[in-house]
Amino acid sequence: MAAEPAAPVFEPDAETMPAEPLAALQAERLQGLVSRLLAAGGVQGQRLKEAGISAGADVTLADLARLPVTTKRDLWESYPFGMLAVDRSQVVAVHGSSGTGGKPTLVSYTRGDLKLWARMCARALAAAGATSGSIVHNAYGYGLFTGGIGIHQGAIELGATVVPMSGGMTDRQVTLITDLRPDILTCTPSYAIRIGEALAAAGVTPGRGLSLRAGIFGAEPWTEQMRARLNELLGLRALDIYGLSEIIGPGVASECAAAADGLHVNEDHFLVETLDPATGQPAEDGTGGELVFTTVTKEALPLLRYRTGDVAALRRGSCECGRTLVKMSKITGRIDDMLVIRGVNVYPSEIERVLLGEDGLALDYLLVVDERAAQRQLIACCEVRSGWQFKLPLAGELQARLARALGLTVRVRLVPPGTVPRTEVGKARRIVHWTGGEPPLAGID
Ligand code: DLL
Repeated sequence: MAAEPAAPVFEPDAETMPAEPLAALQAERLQGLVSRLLAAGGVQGQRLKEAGISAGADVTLADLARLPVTTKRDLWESYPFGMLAVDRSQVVAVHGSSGTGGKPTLVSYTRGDLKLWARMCARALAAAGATSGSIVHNAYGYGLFTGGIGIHQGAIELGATVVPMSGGMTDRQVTLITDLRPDILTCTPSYAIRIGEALAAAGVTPGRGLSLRAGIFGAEPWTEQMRARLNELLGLRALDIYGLSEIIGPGVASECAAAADGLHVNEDHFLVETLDPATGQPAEDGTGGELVFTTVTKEALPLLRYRTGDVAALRRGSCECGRTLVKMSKITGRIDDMLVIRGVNVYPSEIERVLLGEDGLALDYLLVVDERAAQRQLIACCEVRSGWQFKLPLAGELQARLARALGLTVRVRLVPPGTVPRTEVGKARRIVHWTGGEPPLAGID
């Protein structure tokens, strides 16, 4: 899709700030954060003291890489309110994510944090081309999950009209998209597929009445191949938004419609580093590394050097939209979801890239890690697009393509449309481990 003219920037002073004043602002805010953590006396303050830091004024931006890190384990160990840097009475909301460890990762917000979060989401909406005249169809889940309420507050902050759909009840989503004619769709990329297919089934397609101009899709990984297919399916510009509850929720970083080639990190509030997963040392710009964020202005739950587990690469330089904020690539994987199959390291996103490059396949797929024998095997279960059965190359050809791209033998199983379980609410599950018993999907062996 052709580049769009740059839309107005929501906070131009901050988002287009030259490097030097930005660094000065970051340094001043980092010192403020260190002072607050020391005063709060929690685990982060304690670690700073152990590292020989007794005042905010002791640190410069260049010291950041030497300061102690924080992890999800710290949040779990202090669950639910142990890491607060303010009195509990100042907390006006909690959110969180279900995570993988059973207990949710719970995060707290002051009134000021909510205001900051709304501004960060308004930045993302404006970067996608939304204005006060926009209608935002928000199909992220509402509740403890940060997607729904985060985008909701951002749309209001921008002065747009928000339609608080939440996830699920796809028929109703179709009705309201048809009747209200929103220009912006916000939801997970997997749910965007669902909505797009339901719209098409109802006869509402890009050429015939579909009003959407941009989609702001995040909360789960997706590839450039998925972007191309979403653009086509929904007739919009599909843009990525990234965030995590621990840092604030959606709005940590987002793409602009002008370039759509990486996510501007709101680094005036969230300092970003990438660490080489092997050594824990800073990764070079342009090289993938674990994203680490420091929240320099958050009040209730400020985090110093929070290790996200998400892998991306940073890129500095100017952007055609005018923003000077550093860009991060799409998330290429998580440190902990790297699959090691017969000694080959592979991220699910690398497999998606190959699968979705094939026109005859639908957007839904499931990777089954077959662990029934000592030698793990990977089975890619791919849905065939309806109407394409006869134009498909053989599964064998896809297998060969995967082998060339990844140096790995992946068994490909083609399954009929509708076989892969759909996610209407929450995050798509793209990987299952098959340790024994019934196959996780009918028709595979
Ligand atoms: O998923 C916040 C969010 C909501 C972001 C809506 C974007 C849109 P959590 O539930 O805490 O927060 O999950 C955070 O989701 O560490 C990543 O692994 C993953 N994630 C979030 N956005 C993206 C993205 C929200 N754009 C975890 N691409 C993060 C890839 C993403 N992964």
